[in-house]
Amino acid sequence: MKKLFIREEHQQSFEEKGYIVLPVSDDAIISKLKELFEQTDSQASGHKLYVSSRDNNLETNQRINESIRSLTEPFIQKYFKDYTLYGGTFVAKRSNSADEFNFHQDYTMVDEREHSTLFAWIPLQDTVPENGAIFLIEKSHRFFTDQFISGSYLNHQVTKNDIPEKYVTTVPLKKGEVLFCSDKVFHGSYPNRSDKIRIATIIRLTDKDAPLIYFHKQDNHTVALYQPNPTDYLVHFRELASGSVPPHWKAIETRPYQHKKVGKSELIDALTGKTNIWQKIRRIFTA
Ligand SMILES: O=C(O)CCC(=O)C(=O)O
Repeated sequence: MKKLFIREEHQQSFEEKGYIVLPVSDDAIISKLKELFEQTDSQASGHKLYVSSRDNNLETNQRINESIRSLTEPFIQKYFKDYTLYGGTFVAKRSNSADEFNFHQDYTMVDEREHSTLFAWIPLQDTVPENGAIFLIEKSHRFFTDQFISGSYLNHQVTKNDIPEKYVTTVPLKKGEVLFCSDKVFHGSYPNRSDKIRIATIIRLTDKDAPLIYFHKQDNHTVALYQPNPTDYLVHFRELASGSVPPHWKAIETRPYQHKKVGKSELIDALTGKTNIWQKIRRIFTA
């Protein structure tokens, strides 16, 4: 795993728990992100969960993406070295919504055997459980590390209530704090039961030389690897989410792979240290 953080204690804490919270230390950045949100939020989709990269046209998405990237770069530079920053998207939970974001892992974005990536979740107001704070399972980035997540490898979502409370960590954040989190950490968010919108900005970092890789199911025993450019994720968002890849994409490689569905029982087994005989045998052969 390539190190992304400048400071060893940040890197260690991130590797240990799968996430770290750090300050942005410049209120102006948050205010400018809020302005950008207000200029671009068309409210047209009617979704209670607004995802700017899903709910806008490409031109607006590119503007949002590029502006978020340049607004966030100054504080990213303070914490990270030798990285590539991918600008971002807004995720907003409109007021009085009962929708919880279930536990999930994010798409696998790089070849994790050689490269590193993480996402940053930047709230534009204080976030607490009542208005849609993030919850997560600490150290869960260490489970199922040989698994890929993508539109074709369904990320079987587990609800917060499925997992015993002692394993669930709520991450309330003050405006001006950022959650840096591994894609592999199981995370979700509370419903926004407040009467105000809850807005967050999400950006992504990889190590400098990491190509973006998309892992797509070719058949039950084979994964195909594609190398999209960042704009592909904006253009083909829906297609990828529905489990297809654009017809003009060409696979750069295929590998033997069998996907394991991770649901409530697999996750609880991992948390309680139970493994079945097949998992044990597999570990012996992949060690
Ligand atoms: O912003 C949220 O409520 C959750 C976002 C999230 O978990 C994601 O986009 O993967």
